[in-house]
Amino acid sequence: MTTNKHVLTWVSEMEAMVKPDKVVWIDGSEAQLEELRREAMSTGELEKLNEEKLPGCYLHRSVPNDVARVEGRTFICSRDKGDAGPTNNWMAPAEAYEKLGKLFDGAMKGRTMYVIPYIMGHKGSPFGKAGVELTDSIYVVVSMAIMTRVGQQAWDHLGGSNDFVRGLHGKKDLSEEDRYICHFPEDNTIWSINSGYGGNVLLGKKCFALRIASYQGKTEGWMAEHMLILGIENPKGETKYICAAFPSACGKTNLAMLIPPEIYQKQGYKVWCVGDDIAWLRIGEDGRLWAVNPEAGFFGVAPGTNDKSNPNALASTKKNSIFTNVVHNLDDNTVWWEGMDKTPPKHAVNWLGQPWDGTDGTKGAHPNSRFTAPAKNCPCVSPEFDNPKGVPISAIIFGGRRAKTAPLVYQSRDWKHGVFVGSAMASETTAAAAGAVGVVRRDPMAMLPFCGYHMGDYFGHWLEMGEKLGGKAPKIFNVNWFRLDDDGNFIWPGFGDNMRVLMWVLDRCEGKGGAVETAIGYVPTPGAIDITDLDITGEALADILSVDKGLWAADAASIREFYQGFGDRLPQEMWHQLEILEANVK
Ligand code: OXD
Ligand code: MN
Repeated sequence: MTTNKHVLTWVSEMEAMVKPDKVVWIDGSEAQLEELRREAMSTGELEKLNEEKLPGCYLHRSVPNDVARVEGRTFICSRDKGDAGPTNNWMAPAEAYEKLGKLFDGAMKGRTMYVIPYIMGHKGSPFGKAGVELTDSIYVVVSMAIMTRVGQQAWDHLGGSNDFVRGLHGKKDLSEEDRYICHFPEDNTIWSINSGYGGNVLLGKKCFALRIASYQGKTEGWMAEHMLILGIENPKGETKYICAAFPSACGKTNLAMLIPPEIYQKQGYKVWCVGDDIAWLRIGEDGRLWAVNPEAGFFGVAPGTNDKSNPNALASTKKNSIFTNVVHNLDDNTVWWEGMDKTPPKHAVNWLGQPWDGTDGTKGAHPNSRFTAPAKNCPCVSPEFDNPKGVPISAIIFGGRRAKTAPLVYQSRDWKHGVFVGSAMASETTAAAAGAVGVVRRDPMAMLPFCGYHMGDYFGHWLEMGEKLGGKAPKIFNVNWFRLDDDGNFIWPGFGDNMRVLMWVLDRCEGKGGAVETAIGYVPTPGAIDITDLDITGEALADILSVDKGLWAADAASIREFYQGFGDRLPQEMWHQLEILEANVK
């Protein structure tokens, strides 16, 4: 498979530590994957679903204590503690290798160790980066084969180079106390033990493509961001691309696969999805910012996905997908989750594997149950999805869930101000989560749990990228689909109608689109956002575009407090931007 001596040496070192009975090298072929699926079916790790209704689809359950990313057990193991920064857990590399080394010692006895070569990005592309994941989980192998480009192409991409991310994953005994997800950015290494949940164990995704890659990007002059990428094609066939970063539960996957409202469909507009979660961005030969989605699949939250909220996501799951922790409908051997439709199946098994018929008031699917689906299945997947050059980005959008403070949309004055807007990104907690309602949580650029180094330096890197891009930098915007009226109802319809806002964004990128300058940036003039066919009055639109200086003064005070946590590694420019806001809202 490979003669790369760096790979061979590392694999044998890891093998000596974890002591598997057998080592299997994954070649990415359908025949090998099919053999593994059959083996996983024989042990119950995977259950085959209805071949007519869901061809090539499988059901998987994780153990009940292992259903989400574990931020408290996730560490950045940089040599210098200061380099992990105040937003990450830190462990000294020597301590982490020793601690996890003991846990990994003999952890694969009686098991098979699979060697998965994969590329984040495309073969031969400057964006493409190789990784190798060692794992004792067939679920991980078959999921990585959906989420990344696996097999010989990865060895070909890597050649004899030492530039690959070394990922080691072991299920061990799934003990919660000894669960660790450790990243060693300076060693290109990730060790994950005692979990089987996707976000902790599909090491190409959050661990590599965000935490390790953000560090690589800082060192090598590019960016790894928690962003969707979408294209809007106009009736003349020209497509403009937008990246957007939102904290979780703010509709990133929905926006990435948006269905245009009828007024735009009739004119011939189309929306294309390049990616729903991660963007790698580089400055191209033309001096513009270009993006690729390094992934090959979607790892989406199932509950709430239906043929109204996101028909494209639903369609993506109809073949060759894996469902985790959803309801198993025994009547026709398919799957169900809350929010798919109003009628739970009568004869079913819940995510815990227990008989369930939807009548006892409990949820059948875990709220973080997932689908792992090939991006190629998506009806609106971009024709540029496989283009190794990526797509040129016109606009970057930040956003969050704010009941009153942030208007529906505003444009930053320039790149530096845009970096400030992204750094102050926030969401208010809703009644859906445990704890107080309305508490503001800052999540800069939606990277809080994913930045692999000091966040103050990360803002500095954003500022440097802006310097390099100069006049060719994308314009930066902020959106808030979630403004509430005095009765607590959403004012903006959201979903496909968010395209109306994206159209203003693109207009602004072309020097068009009416706007007024306010204390926080440029806000659309009334009439600049098309509300044809919408059940919303001009007054209501004006209301959600309004900027209340009192609320912003309170927000500025909370940003000041947040910034203090970054100490002297917060670039002076960020304080300067905050002072401008403070002066503007006085
Ligand atoms: C995800 C996340 O799973 O952001 O994409 O948590
Ligand atoms: Mn994400």
